[in-house]
Amino acid sequence: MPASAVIHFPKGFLWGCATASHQVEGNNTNNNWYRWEQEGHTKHQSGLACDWWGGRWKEDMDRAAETFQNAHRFSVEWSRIQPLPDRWDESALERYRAMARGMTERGIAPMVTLHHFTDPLWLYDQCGWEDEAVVPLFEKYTRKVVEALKEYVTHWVTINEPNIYALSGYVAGDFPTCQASHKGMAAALRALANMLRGHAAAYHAIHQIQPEARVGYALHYRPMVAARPWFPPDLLMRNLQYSGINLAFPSALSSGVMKSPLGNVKIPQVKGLQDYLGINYYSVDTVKFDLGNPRELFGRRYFPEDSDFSATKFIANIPHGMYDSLAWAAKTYPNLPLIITENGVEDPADSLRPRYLAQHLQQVWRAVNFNFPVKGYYHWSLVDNFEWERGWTQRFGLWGLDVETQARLRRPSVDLYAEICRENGLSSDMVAKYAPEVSATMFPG
Ligand code: IFM
Repeated sequence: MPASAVIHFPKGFLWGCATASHQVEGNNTNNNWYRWEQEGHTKHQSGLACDWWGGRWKEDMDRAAETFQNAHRFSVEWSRIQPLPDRWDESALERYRAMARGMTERGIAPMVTLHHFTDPLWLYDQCGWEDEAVVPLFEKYTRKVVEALKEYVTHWVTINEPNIYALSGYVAGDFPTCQASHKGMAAALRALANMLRGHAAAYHAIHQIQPEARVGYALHYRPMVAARPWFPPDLLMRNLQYSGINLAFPSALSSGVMKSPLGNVKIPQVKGLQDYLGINYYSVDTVKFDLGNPRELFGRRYFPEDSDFSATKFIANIPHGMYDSLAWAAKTYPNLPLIITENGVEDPADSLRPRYLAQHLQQVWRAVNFNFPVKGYYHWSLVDNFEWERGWTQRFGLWGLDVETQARLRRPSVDLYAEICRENGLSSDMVAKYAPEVSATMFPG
């Protein structure tokens, strides 16, 4: 019998899961998503979510610690911390302190996201990120959070997936934006520009309070290929979509100019302000010219019919995209530490997740072997949680959740991920045990 092959990750690698306040806390009634749910724009309502605000974060952190995770990325909820423009809720901050402390006590290094899609209602009602007035407000809120959590937290994510926030809100209409009239690319770019300004302000504020902080943001990066590479309109659409979706934020960080298909915006103050890049990678899009889709500048993104699909076809399992994303990042920002701040798949039956996980981690390892400075991996997610406009229809958790009873269900992927975290590596034995269907392709020897 051949000996087990093991792929090792660098010493000190961060292994954890990622979550976000509105998706796990429950009873989050003072933000724009709550109102959006009440207005009937989502498949279901978040309700109690995973009841973290009620204290169930403790049992979930026990699960994470018992399965050898050494890091966790979670977000704090602006609307709880600053329920009104002139009111700070110290008890909410104290609860977040308890969470961060609880993680630390369990040997889990907390990473905190300051903005993960939700805005306080008072901010939303004054047009949120569309108006530059948000920048000093975000800075103030950031200062408050960092002062409260600095004892436990050094890794900060200012803003999660600014590109998805802008696209899903202003272009697709799936996320709440301030008024129906404020839709379209121009509004999306205004919001993005203000997020860049907010990131810059927060970056300086955090470093002022905590010089040793590591500050970045989480980019949802989607590699893209043209449906028919020989057909110039497809190529053109691929390039337009690729630059519009992927590059606006990163271009501003490298050059001080936010580049977009609709024009450039100078934001010189943001140039170079990141201590690492957070990458959320899920899948690769195929792009086609489509006259029927003017809203997205006549491009259509889809997955080929023969893809290895997730349960609702929201994600196609395309592992090499993980390597491609890291290679792009390493080339764009030489020597900048890279952290995979999200990667995962919706899969209630856990029939795809084990191979998705193993195959993606093999691609992370490929990147490590090219000496790309990858420092950690956060799986999305620890436990099934509220999946925005798609409600409870998509199950991303290592642990399942019974929304009615709050019971957790241990999926087989829990054990695979636990072995990976414990060994700081992935072996052919693990793959043979949990994802035998890809053993021969992953470890052909
Ligand atoms: O659940 C989301 C998360 O909030 C942001 N990144 C993608 C995840 C899965 O869709």
